[in-house]
Amino acid sequence: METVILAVVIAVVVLGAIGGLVVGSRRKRPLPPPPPTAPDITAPPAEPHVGDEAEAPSDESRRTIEEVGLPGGPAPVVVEEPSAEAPAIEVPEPTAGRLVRLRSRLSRSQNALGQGLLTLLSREHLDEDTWEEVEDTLLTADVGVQPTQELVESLRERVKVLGTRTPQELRALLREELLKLVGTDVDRAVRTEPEGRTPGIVMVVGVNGTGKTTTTGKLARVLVADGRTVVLGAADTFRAAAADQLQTWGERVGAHTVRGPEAGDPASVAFDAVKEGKEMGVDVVLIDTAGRLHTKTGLMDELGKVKRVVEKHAPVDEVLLVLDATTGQNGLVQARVFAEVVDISGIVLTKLDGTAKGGIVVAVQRELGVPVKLVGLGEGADDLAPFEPEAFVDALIGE
Ligand SMILES: Nc1nc2c(ncn2[C@@H]2O[C@H](COP(=O)(O)OP(=O)(O)OP(=O)(O)O)[C@@H](O)[C@H]2O)c(=O)[nH]1
Ligand SMILES: [Mg+2]
Repeated sequence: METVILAVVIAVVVLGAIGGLVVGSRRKRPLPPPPPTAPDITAPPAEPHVGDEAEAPSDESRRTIEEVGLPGGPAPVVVEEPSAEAPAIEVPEPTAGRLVRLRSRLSRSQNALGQGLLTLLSREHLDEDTWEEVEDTLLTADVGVQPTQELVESLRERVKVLGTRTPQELRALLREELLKLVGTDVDRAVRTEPEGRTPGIVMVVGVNGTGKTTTTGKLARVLVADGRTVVLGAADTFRAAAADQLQTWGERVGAHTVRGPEAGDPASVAFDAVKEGKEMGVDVVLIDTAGRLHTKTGLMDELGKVKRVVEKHAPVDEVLLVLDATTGQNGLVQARVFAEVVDISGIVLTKLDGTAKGGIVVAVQRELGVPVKLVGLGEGADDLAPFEPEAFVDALIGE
């Protein structure tokens, strides 16, 4: 009798292990689709086979070995294990109000630009020297020569009219003038919803290390947070690690990444990404490209080709130039060349958290006549914010 019970226990343990009843070691990751198995035409169709349960739908509740009752034993208690089956896909933070949430990251620019200007303007006597200091402050923050002159001229005029100045009045004045420079009547939406077709196509370009891949990944999260579906195209084929980096971002939000062979043709990867995006019926295809120096003609030509090849499918809806805000005026030179080659439609200013030169927002828009659409304010996955002039200026001049 004892041997019979022992045999039953062993049988249950073995079958349980084979059948996938033990879930403790299972990682919280979405499962890849099971490999196709050849149908066994000799067996009657309704008969279950050993191992069949291993392919049970992943949403079926599973039992641990402790919960399996032996014949005649107490009724099994089925414990719900929602966490064991939940996919590891992250839920990105909502995009609304991100700039407000991240405003403290602009503290360097705030101290250097906003507070600097407010302090100068609160002086009792606004003499020539003070105005020169105002000018220097703006120039140091990379606002650019022309915008600086405009702002100083306008401020001088308005301060004169104001007569006595309270801190509140000064703050309001400066806010208005800075907003005028940054521009409040521009459409800053990233264009991902072309009329009458899907997917929307976005290309991300820029020199080495500005934050293109990071931005592409963060943007995928933004889109997913807004309920859109995304395919990523790893058109940086210089290094396998570049495609891995992008794919990791994609996996975190359940977005598929299309990649090609290392050192392969980036244009064909970009083409395939849009093709797969179409076939999968996703909303947006985001194409990450390799960093390239604007001075290397061959590489710039290659970038132009990537865009032209993608446009065999449909026009590219958005070409985002990623600029590292800490490189200051040098970014403007890059911007000009990229704009010539691929017709930039929006700017992403990254690393604004690490610089006192927030004024570059003004300068770069002037230079290109293209709006800043997104700003990077940190290395965290949700540290990319839609650019909102009011929130930005408020952050610069503080409460
Ligand atoms: N502090 C800060 N770091 C950032 C930001 N955006 C990107 N980075 C960092 O910048 C570094 C380069 O980012 P990548 O996205 O790999 O840059 P890339 O342009 O794709 O680089 P290449 O493909 O080599 O040209 C990484 O360490 C990022 O974490 C940002 O907004 N703030
Ligand atoms: Mg990259």
